[in-house]
Amino acid sequence: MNIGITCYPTFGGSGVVATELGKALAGRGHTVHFIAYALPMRLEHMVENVYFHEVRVNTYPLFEYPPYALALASKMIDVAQHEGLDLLHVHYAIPHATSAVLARDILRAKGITIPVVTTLHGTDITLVGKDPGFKPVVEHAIDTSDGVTAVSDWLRRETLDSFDVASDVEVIPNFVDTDRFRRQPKDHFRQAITPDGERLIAHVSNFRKVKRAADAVEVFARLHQAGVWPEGHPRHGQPGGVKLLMVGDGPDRAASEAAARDAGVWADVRFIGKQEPVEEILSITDLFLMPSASETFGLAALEAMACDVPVVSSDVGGLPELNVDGETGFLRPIGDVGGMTEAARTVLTQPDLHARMARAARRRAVECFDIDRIVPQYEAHYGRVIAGIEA
Ligand code: GMT
Repeated sequence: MNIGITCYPTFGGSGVVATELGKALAGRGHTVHFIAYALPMRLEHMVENVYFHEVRVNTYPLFEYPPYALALASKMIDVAQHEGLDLLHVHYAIPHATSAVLARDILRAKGITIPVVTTLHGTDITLVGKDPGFKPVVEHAIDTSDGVTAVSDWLRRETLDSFDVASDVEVIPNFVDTDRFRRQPKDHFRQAITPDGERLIAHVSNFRKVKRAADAVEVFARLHQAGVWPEGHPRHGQPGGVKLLMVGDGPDRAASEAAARDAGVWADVRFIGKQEPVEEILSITDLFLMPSASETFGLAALEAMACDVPVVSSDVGGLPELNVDGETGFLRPIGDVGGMTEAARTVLTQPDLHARMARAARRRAVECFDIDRIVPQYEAHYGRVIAGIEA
């Protein structure tokens, strides 16, 4: 198949999923054309059968808000016509689904048939999509897409509850390449960060408000204050014994840094910004914290699980479909910093439990969310959509 994929190319789960999907589809013999305003961030190396088409928006003094959605639709039309696309697959409804539906309708008037598949990821439904300033347009784009998928069962239900749409929404969960995301020996790196054998916690996010990054700092500060040095260690009973890596960047980074300074734990927290490859960081991590206020799936947690890292997360959205409470980690209510601290302490101070959860996390990633299980589900979805519009 010849597939056009549009996504947000910068850091963020939907862009990661779209890019990894495109690369995997290319590896399975399809041709993939990415259409976006910048090169998707995980498309760092040249991949056979993958092309990139940059969307440029003309600036004009009249445009206080450059009309990206229209420039994107025009580029989709251009690529569909000249590259002979079979299908357009857009990730994140706003504005991608609307641009794709517009492009499809314009192409239809020219006698070209090209179906649109929209994958819903998260705030395109839960937050931004429900905003009255967007809702009717999002509703229309979902309803008139030829195929709609959601990354968790929770998101599917949320979409059908919140929007007046007749379309079927198929759940195709997010995935991870468990060959790439696996625990690698990185002892020298680990030694540099935790020279005294401290336990290492990681939080990876785009530091938007919804991620509650300051809660991760607060959980860490409470653990640090009480101390998690193991029995028999000369510092057992003293504060410390744990370090925190804050990975990523975004609007709440400065506030999270301030929280670490205010809590007096700055020396044991490293804010390392956006990083690739993240699997190297996860390979030295003992525990992953995801205290989000909303999370339709939690791709960053899945990547950690694939690297043998148990997860303490909030009990919200699609996270229970990924992180099994008491098995791969723990789930606690949003904002329950005390509960998350206790859960983290339990995992970090009981080596047998930690090892069991680490194994269970990896197993769940491999058995339920491996790339080779999930990508064929997209291929099958494309096949049904194409057959549906040809019928
Ligand atoms: O909704 C967002 O915040 C944007 C989106 C993204 O592009 O980062 O994140 C969502 O999609 C990811 C990939 O499907 C999911 O793993 C995240 O859980 C989801 N984020 C939220 O729901 C907050």
